Amino acid sequence: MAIERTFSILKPDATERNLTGAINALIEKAGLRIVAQKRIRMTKEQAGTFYAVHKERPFFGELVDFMTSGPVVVQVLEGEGAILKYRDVMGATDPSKAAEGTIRKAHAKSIGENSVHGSDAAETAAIEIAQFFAGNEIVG
Ligand code: 3AN
Repeated sequence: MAIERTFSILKPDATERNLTGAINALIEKAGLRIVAQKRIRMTKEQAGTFYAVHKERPFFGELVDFMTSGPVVVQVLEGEGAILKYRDVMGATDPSKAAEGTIRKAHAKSIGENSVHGSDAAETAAIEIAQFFAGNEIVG
């Protein structure tokens, strides 16, 4: 399988509970390499752009409010089949349905406050990475 890059966010519910290191440990244990990382406070505009595909969904306003409610850690993860691998490590969107050993099973509070984001495909990964990182900030 090819080496890929995926985009990850440790969401405000995770930073609020001081879980950056605990989640990074699960990421690294899965064989993914954190090749870029920064802690930021997203603006409403950034969050709206990031979640534009969900604009028509009933939870869009709530999602933007949540993502701007505290610091987040944005990351680029690299590894073999990184996109699918990270989706596996994250677990299901709804933590009550997430498998044992996944980040969301261990840490997510609810379907909205679910601790992590990971890109769902190569095309979205490239767009999401470019929204938050310049090429020279990613060191593989
Ligand atoms: P995933 O993050 O697993 O890819 P998506 O893309 O379906 O899930 O949803 C994006 C984000 O929108 C989720 N991580 C979650 O924070 C939020 N979300 C999804 N469904 C709901 C919902 N029914 N109620 C509130 N927030 C939701």
